[in-house]
Order: sequence, then C-alpha cells, then structure tokens
Amino acid sequence: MSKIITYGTFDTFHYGHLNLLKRARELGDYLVVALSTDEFNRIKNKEVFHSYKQRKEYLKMLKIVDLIIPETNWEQKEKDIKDNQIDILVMGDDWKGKFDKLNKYCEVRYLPRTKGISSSDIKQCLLKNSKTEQKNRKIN
Ligand code: C2G
Repeated sequence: MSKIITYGTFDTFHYGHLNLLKRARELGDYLVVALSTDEFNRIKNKEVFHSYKQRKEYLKMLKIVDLIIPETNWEQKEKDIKDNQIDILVMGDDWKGKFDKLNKYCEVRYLPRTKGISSSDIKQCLLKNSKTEQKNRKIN
C-alpha cells in the first residue's frame, strides 16, 4: 500500500485544492492530509476565512482523503512521514524545492498548481462584495 501525505490550509476549499488532492491520491492508495491549524496559520501569517473545524469538516467529506491530522508547526513533517509510513510527500509546485531535504525519508513530488484560482482571490472577492453590500444598505 502506497501512502501519500500533503500539507495545507485548504481555506475556502476550491477546485485548485481538489485538483491537488485528486492527483496526490492517484499516486497511491491512501492519502493523509495534514491540515494547518488556526494557530499555525497565524504563524504562517495566513488569515483564514474558515476555521480549522470548518476546513476539516469539508475535507472529511472527500472519499479520497483517508486521514486528516493537524499541522501545528513547520518541523513535524519528518515525524509525520515516519509515524504514518509515508511513501510520497506531495505539494503544489509553489513549494518546489522547499521540502527536498525530506527525500531522505520518502519521495517528494511537486505538482503543477491549478491556474486562475486561489483562496486569497476568493477572500478578496468576498470582502469586496460585503463592502458593496454595506454601501448599498447605507444608500437605500
Ligand atoms: N494549490 C494548488 N492550486 C491552487 C491553489 C493551491 O495546487 N490554485 C495547492 C498548493 O500548492 C498546496 C495545496 O493546494 O499544495 C494547499 O494550498 P494552501 O491551502 O494554500 O496551502 P499552504 O498555505 O501553501 O500550506 O507546510 C506546508 C504548508 O502548510 C502549505
């Protein structure tokens, strides 16, 4: 059984995330997702729209995700790989090269990011819409 792991925030879950998880899962038989906690996102300076609980909830609904573990720090990957007998660590290629040192413990693969979609774009759009709504409410 070939076991895969990937890491991320997966905020405002979208097609780019799904595309990554699908391709990761196709590389093996079992997919572990290490989901960044709200506290770790603060360390990553990443503002999230959905809480860890909400993000975990939508990932749990995906049949291609076999296990979800919390990602609480940058240093846990080596232990995660050993504890879960991981064969391949998969990340989008915006992380290309960043985790190569882990290829002592497992294969490391970077897959092309899905173009034209990102959580930050979605959040900007949500923010813009809510500002417009507030303005319209004031006018009416
Ligand atoms: N991704 C993608 N295409 C997009 C957006 C994201 O392939 N359009 C991929 C990213 O490359 C990443 C995964 O989806 O592999 C999750 O993306 P994020 O939630 O943005 O993850 P990130 O904040 O980069 O966290 O320790 C690693 C970090 O926790 C990764």
